[in-house]
Amino acid sequence: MLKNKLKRVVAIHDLCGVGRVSLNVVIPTLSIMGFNVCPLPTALLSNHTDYPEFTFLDLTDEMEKIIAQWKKDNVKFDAFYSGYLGSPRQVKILSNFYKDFSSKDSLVVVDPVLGDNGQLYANYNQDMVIAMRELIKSADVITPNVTELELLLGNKLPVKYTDNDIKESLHKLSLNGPQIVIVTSVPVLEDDKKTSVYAYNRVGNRYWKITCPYLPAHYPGTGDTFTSVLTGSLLQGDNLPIAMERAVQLILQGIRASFGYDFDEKEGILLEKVLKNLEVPIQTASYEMI
Ligand code: PXL
Repeated sequence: MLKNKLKRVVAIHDLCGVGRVSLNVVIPTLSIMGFNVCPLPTALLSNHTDYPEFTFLDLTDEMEKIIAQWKKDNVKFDAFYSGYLGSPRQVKILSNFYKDFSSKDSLVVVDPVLGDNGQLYANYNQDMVIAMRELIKSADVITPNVTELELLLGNKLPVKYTDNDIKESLHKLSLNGPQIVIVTSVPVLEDDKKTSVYAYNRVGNRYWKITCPYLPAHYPGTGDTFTSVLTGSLLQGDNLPIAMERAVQLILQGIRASFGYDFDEKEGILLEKVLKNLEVPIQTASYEMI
């Protein structure tokens, strides 16, 4: 038997016609990193929900059929990565899917997509928050942004939060199940030109932080690209701080490559211009253990 076949990652995200979010970024990113990506689409949209109007086809029923077929065919996956879900019922389906298909050697990454900038995404309500609190129990790695961290915990960070407040929040979420908790886009209070990413790994009981420049633009889908690079890097065998570093650097490169072009930010970063950088080892790292 051929032992060195490519690892297979099932990507549970929506598909948007316009806008570089979800499967539109997950598939190319993980493919260029050398993985076979198998989409399990959660919904089909004309464009993502940050646009004033969009079409939306919920694929919950189809997901059950696809999973049943894969079960019949005895399909195996090395990793599971879920993001934007189309309905709370999909959470139940995914919990069963993970139970049936994952093993002690597989990696389950849940990006608990709920909202951003203090607000739930259009189409979502509190039912999705409650469902997401359940789903993260099945995960090895979760990657909320600050808004999602607060929604999952059910309380806000203090107005003047410290590293210790963030560390406590990460630790609390990890008690629910995930071994690794990463929070992205944390504003640096004393310097509005900077933003941080924090992580906690329960194995080894270590906390990490990377601080990078905050660029004043809002491109949807950067969270999906971040988690795709992080997942690919962990699957390639990198340790947690290096995986975070690679993800942070690619997002920064993507934003810098997009600045200055006259196009609608809603389309997302010009990912196609920077994807190849993932084939080159990173040259510098700025992570700290805190
Ligand atoms: O990147 C998050 C995301 C994914 N999928 C859809 C979205 C969004 C954020 O707006 O609308 C459909």
